[in-house]
Amino acid sequence: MSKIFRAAAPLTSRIAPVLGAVLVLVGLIASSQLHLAQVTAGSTVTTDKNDYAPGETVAISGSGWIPGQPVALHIDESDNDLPWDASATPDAAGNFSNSDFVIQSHDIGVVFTLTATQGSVVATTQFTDVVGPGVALNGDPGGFEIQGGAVATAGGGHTDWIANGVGTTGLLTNPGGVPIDSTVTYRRLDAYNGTDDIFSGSHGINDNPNTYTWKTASAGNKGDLNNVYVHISKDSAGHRWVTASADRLSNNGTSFVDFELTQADLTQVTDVGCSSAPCGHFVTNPAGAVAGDPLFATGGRIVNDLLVTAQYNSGGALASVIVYQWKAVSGVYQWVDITASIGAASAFVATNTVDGVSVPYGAFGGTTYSKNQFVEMSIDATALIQANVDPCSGISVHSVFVRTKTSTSASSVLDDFVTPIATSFSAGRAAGTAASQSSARVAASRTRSCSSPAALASAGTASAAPALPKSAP
Ligand SMILES: [Ca+2]
Ligand SMILES: [Ca+2]
Ligand SMILES: [Ca+2]
Repeated sequence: MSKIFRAAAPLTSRIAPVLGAVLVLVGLIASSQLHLAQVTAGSTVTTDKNDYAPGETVAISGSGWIPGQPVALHIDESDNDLPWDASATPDAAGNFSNSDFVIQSHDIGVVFTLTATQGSVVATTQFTDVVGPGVALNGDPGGFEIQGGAVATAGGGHTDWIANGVGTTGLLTNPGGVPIDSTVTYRRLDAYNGTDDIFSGSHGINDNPNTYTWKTASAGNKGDLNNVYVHISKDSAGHRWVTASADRLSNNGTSFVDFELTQADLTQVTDVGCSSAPCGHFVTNPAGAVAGDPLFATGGRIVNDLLVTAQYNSGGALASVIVYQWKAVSGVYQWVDITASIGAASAFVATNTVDGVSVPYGAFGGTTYSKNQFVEMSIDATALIQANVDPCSGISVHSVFVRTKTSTSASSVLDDFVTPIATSFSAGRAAGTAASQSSARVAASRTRSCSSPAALASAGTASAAPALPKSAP
């Protein structure tokens, strides 16, 4: 059966997921032991691929199970969609197979955790839909390796944050962690476990960024950032890619790190008179703080800003990603989930699923990461714009704002942040100059395929931004 059928599951299968979730939690917490258990018991569950596209069937197979006794199959999804439950009976050789689970288009960006249970024997595996670990062909030599580590795989021939011998390319010095080309690679070091700049008060992602305030205090451990890196590149097709990494002090629990790409310049300002100094607020340029400011009517952001949220969990689990676009819904400007529009090989995300992953430039006072302490992602921003804005339009990004929060709920409170990173690059057909933006508008008015009201509106909004300054990388 497909997942759509599963969504109408009877009450009994809504109770089963609770038990299943507990099993998965146990499984995730004891993930490293599980591998041992799998070996010891010889019971395994696997899928025919690690990553699937919507419409594909997941071929599940198991081996090493007691013949004739049912094995419960349970799949949890990182987007909290209803779990899926089924059962398979091992043959005389202890093998089973199941091909009832079909990936849906709304599952793009989701991580699936499959648990097989027979009595006290539990085996787990994970797979993804479109967005997972891989090599992002972002224009860097050999592509950027999104494998959940800061150091390139020896002999892999790829780019990573840190090189690793012949054929690999690093964007940072080793061990200093300093960007080798500061025009396309940016670094922010953030204080941790104490005198840190964090959000003050209760700010949500949809709030006007001109209302955000900050103070000096300790961030929540699982949302406490230390290293943030952002890298801009262009692939052979001229698409602009954004590659970024972040980390966290504690790997206990699920964390969410936002990489917000803002078309307005976003600046952290220090004030006097606020509590827990140093403290202050944030401002955008163009201004958006009060009625009459250019950005006030659109909630302090420019329409079509992008937000990429990486979710990383605990216990050796894969990371997932959610992508949002800033737009009006019933007249209210907010982040709208556009993850389902991500195309194949257009986005990658990974966390480190094992302990002891090397971080030569240092993190939280050490030189290794515990599992699920580091996350990196790479995304084709041009493809996102083309899919969601208009083939004739685009955006010009001026700041990258990296911060953490405790959930994907719109009411989730923002926690730690690093000082917004000033940059300048365009994605989509928004060119790096006001002149070419206006020619995009002219084209929009002349070409039927580009003449939708949305296209004109977005092009007009883009032109409201100040003309673009620094040289685009
Ligand atoms: Ca990497
Ligand atoms: Ca901070
Ligand atoms: Ca921090």
